[in-house]
Amino acid sequence: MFDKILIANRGEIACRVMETARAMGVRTVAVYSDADAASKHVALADEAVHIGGPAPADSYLKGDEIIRVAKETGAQAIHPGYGFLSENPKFVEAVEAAGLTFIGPSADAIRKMGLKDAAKALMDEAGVPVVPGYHGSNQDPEFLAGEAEKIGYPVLIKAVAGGGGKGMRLVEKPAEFADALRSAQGEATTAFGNPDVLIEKYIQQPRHIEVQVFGDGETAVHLFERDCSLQRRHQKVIEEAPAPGMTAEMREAMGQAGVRAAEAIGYKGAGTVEFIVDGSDGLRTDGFWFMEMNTRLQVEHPVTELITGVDLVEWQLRVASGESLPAKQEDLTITGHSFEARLYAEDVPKGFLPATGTLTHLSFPAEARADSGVRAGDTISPWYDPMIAKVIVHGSTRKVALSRLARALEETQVGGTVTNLAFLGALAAHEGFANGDVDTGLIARDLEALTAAPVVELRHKAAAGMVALDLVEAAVDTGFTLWAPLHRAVTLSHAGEEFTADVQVDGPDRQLWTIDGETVVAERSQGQWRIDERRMPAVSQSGTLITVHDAYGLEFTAIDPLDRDAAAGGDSNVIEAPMPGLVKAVFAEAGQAVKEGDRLAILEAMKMEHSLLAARDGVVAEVLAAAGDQVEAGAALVRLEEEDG
Ligand code: MV4
Repeated sequence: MFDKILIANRGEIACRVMETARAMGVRTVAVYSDADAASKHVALADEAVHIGGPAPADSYLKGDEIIRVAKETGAQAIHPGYGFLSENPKFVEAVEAAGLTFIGPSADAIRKMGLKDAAKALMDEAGVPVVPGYHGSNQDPEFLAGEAEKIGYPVLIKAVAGGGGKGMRLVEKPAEFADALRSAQGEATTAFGNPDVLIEKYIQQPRHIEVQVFGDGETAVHLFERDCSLQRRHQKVIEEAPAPGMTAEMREAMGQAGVRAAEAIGYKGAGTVEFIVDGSDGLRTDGFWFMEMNTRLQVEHPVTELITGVDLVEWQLRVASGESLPAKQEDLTITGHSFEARLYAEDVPKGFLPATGTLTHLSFPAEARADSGVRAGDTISPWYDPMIAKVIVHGSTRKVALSRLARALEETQVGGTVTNLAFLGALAAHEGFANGDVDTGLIARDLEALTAAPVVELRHKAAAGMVALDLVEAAVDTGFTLWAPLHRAVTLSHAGEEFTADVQVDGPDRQLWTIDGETVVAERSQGQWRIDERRMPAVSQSGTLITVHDAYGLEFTAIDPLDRDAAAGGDSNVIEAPMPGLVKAVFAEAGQAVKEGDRLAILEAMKMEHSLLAARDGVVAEVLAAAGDQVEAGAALVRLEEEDG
């Protein structure tokens, strides 16, 4: 076994790999970018080395620099995680040329699966079912139209270099073929620099079922299947194992196909063979076809771990260090059922827009496995994928596991950013999903219901008001003695709508809240507040942002009357970040006189630099940000002194 390995990744997968390495007595080296200096993966590692700027191209994709760090720290092997360099055959070659071990497949195996047409041809030869279609080199439009005719409409045109649906066109009838081909080729050229396409029979109501395989470079075993049919725009949302409706016969056929695929390319390590399955009429052994092979450990590997009891990262380290496969096929069995939900910082009402922010609060129920690369206090930055955690559960049956998932999501608390938690909760409660009627179109069909705005009750607004006015604890500590009814009010907003919450404080343990013309009572007994006779939910706060942890997290903003007055007048006093980003430079100092149009700061966001200018002549009162700060949209960067008069 290795003494020390380097993890060439960040976030949850870097943490996940380190946990197993640590348990095996293997020391770990983290690498990190400027944006990740204070991150969890750096804290978890035995050593951590800074490798560059926040953009992946300046750090996590710098293969040579990472190899240099491995040599310098005495690491014997490199674990690539997923994404970044994990499926880059040139990186594998460079790692091996440096005398280090790549924890994963050979460069050759990665290359063989890299191009769809070649992979399909190879799989066909190996006896793995492939979707009927044409995957040869002739790209003549007339010829391809003829092939489409032979396959039978509807057909799907796919870029050979593609992935994630790019360069893919559904063609319903011959008259539409030529236009669709031109448009697919154009998109493929722009996206991949390769216009070549293949043509496939279109599978209606497809399911995405993938087989986890594990090889030693010669032979392979499979660790059964995962169903990843719950996707939104080719992004997986909830995964599970085993697949609902799977029969022993179909599992055997798919598992063997996965093993044949892995053995055909001399696969070493953890890999996934993706199949598209015709879900229109139950699962049939002649109704699954090879799609692609992912030559890495995948995001959703934990559901396989929970049903098999295998630690896949442990297997990766053992096989990479020269041990033989840790188990024979007949030793592997399925126990129970597992789900994984991907929790993201994203704004669901705004079309699932990635969000950023500092996690002021983060907690998961003890009953769930939460694989996370962030802790409370950490920031979701715009540089990387905004995943907060994977919430993973296990149960004796699918029904039990699903109810545990629903409960785990209800008990997950995130403060400081918007999340997709309510969306995940709605999916966990979806009737069709509960029945096992999963297919890749489920989310799109029911999107409206799945993304419905939560119902905010008066008691939620009162809870936010209590926190905004500091009335949760204060009354006890300050020990009001001469108690007299006290009136206060606060203006808050939720989902863009403002409301005012008035409170009459009747004593340390009783408050009367009037909101939108209705009144609710908040009362405390034995240290526990109840509002409108319901237990007050947990609330977290960061500045003016207040999160009431009920209904998957309800976000409120306390509106400071001073700020509002300033904003109403088109605040020229404060220079704000127009979007989340990185402060590259600040050209202002307190006391400095500036003229309208002077450049006061540069913000880097969305891969561009934005100059932030003074809106008027004035004097700098305060500089609130420094170069290197990651800031959120609306963050005040520079404040000018109030104008006289
Ligand atoms: C298909 C298909 C139907 N028929 N191929 C989408 C991305 C790429 N990995 C393969 N994809 C599909 N290929 C044939 N011949 C439908 C899809 C598809 C899909 C596949 C898996 C998971 C989600 C999907 C969502 C839309 C379309």
